[in-house]
Amino acid sequence: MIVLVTGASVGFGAATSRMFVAKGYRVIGAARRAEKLNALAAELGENFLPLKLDVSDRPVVKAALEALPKEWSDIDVLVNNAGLALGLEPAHRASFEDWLTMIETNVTGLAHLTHLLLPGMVERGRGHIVNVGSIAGTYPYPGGNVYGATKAFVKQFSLNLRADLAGTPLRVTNIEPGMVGDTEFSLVRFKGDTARVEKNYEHVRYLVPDDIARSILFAVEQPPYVNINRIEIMPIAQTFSPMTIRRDA
Ligand code: NDP
Ligand code: 8X3
Repeated sequence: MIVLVTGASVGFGAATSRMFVAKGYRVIGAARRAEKLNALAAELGENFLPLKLDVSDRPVVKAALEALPKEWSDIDVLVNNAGLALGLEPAHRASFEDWLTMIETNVTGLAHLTHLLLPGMVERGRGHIVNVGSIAGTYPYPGGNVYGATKAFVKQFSLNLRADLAGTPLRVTNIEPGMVGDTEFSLVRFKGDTARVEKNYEHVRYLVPDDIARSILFAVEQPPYVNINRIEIMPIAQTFSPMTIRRDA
């Protein structure tokens, strides 16, 4: 089975690539940083194929998929994991460039890869799209503005794909993690502010990338008649806030 994992250079994508290769799958790992992918290839051997691309660069993505060696081209599982949050400012102070980058990566990039690979999956009569959404797509929080909205897109897109694929054997799953540490997610969100990153994870028993990789593997390894629609997963340490009430008096 061939699995394409986007955002494979670090974080969930690297953990997922390792776990799937260990289970005997062949993994194409895509990301922008070739040196990280090459290091993973050196570690994982011939069942890992590094693929340097930026998911938001549509011509590059199309050409990279078309140029895959024949023995790697029939992708069975697409793990749409590449994504990012930029900033935690309220909407009226956020950078519009950051908003565009999130939309182009988390929404357009994910939709484009899906659009390119889905027809072949339908034609071959097998395939699984695993999207990496977030609890931010369900629960709003201050500063989540466009990031949360991109993940709400991912959730609804996943469910709508299921509706369109009725009558085919294809599967679609949305993985919706809460707080996960040991990745670059917060370093990217806080633009290299390591003190802020450390504070964010201080005294919290957060999830780790292997927890997410295991959830993805769980969804993929179900019997063929089972579709896991969504997996929402949080650390025990994380739960729901009360609604904010603004009191004027
Ligand atoms: P990381 O920042 O550690 O990893 C993100 C990965 O995405 C990297 O491999 C990065 O590689 C890749 N990536 C980012 N932008 C692009 C791009 N334009 N083209 C190709 N690859 C890209 O984050 P996580 O592993 O924590 O997050 C992975 C996914 O999980 C994201 O979609 C994130 O939104 C989601 N998520 C994360 C949570 C968390 O708490 N960590 C919780 C819920 C969801 P490179 O820079 O080499 O291109
Ligand atoms: C990442 C989780 O809560 O920081 O998607 O948005 S959160």
